[in-house]
Amino acid sequence: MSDDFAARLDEAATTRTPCAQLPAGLSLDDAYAVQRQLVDLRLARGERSIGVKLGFTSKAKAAQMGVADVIIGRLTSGMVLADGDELDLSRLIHPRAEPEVAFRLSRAVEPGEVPGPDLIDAVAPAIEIIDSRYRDFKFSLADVVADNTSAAAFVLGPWRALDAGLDNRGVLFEVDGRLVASGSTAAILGDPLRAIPAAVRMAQRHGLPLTAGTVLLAGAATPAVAFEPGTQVSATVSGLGRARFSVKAREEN
Ligand code: 0L1
Ligand code: MG
Repeated sequence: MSDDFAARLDEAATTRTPCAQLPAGLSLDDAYAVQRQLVDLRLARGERSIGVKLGFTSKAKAAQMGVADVIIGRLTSGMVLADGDELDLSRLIHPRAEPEVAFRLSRAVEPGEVPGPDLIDAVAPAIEIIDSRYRDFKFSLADVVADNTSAAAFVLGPWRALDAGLDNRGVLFEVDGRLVASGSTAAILGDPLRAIPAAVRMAQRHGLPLTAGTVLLAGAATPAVAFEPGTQVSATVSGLGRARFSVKAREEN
């Protein structure tokens, strides 16, 4: 069953054709099994597993979905967009971008470990590009977990040592230099550092790999925004710097 649902989601992504939601009643454990199969299809095509991401880390989004806990998804090498590079919309259905904070793991996480501060060796400003494979971006909790939490692409700004608190840094999200959203890192679980034990807990529960060098996208600091071809998108996190990408212009016929 999970194979069929994973194949449906994979086809939606690879053909850029949004699909129907999965049948109601799918349990969260079943949804994580679909996610695993879906990511395995990417790995079988040669991508590497390079990180994890959390979703529903803001009170507003959790309330909107009626959930009390975060969800976790996987990041693969095929989702990496280098800082400043061009995003090709022909690979995506109806993408949106959100400003985030990223962490890098200094070492592998031991089974059952409760992480301490030594687990993180660097922090960076980041942008996540989400792209639900479901029609009209509509999904249930199980749907979005199965769809690898809408993960599509991400950009990391410069890494720096984690040498100060992160709990209330200003975040500016701009398109072509125009402010489209602003917020604070406090929107990420009250403090992005809380994403570290949350990600470890969820990864251990659902069997996701946490090796040295794993990237963790901690969650969004503002609502996600849609963007147009030919624009420049940037996220600036106070004291951390900026991540940015440009959106490939539409080709003239
Ligand atoms: O990264 C996120 O917070 C997105 C989680 C999935 C929900 C969505 O696609 O909006
Ligand atoms: Mg996100």
